[in-house]
Amino acid sequence: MATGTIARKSDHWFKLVDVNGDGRIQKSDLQALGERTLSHFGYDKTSAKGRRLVEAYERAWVVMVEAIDTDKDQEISKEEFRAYMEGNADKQNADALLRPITDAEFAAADVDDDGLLSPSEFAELLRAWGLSGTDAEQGAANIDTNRDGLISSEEYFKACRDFFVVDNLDSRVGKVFGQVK
Ligand SMILES: [Ca+2]
Ligand SMILES: [Ca+2]
Ligand SMILES: [Ca+2]
Repeated sequence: MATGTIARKSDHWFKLVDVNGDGRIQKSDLQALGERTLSHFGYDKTSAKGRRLVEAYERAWVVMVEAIDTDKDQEISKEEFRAYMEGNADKQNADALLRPITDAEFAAADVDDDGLLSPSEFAELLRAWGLSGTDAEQGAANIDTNRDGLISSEEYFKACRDFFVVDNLDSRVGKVFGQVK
């Protein structure tokens, strides 16, 4: 059976989020993701941006267990994640899950606090997500659709959401987080 586009994107994302690489997403994976961004940009966990990011991931974990962890073992398996993404019935839920994270990650990457990221600042954020330099630069180029050289938090959030809901690997959003295999 051919693996569908959403399933492939879902597996690609899963691998980025499963920081300890044990094939399941735990609360500690989300904590590690947040900490990686903070150390990448040089913030302390107790700073305003640090606390915001830590809290965003804590809230996201609660939403994830509620919405995705069907067997309630406090771990999200690849199958549970795929089922959620393929069902994708509750778009509001996806928004509730993603928005706090993308906003807090964006704020951490917005070093000069002007509310916008340049493609090179955005590429740094993608590197913090664990992407290679080339993938990060390609992702940044793909997200800046009007080529005005600036990325807003709204554009970042929409790219993340579209990554899951747009059923097309050739679209630019399919490349924001590196080439999906
Ligand atoms: Ca894990
Ligand atoms: Ca589970
Ligand atoms: Ca900025």
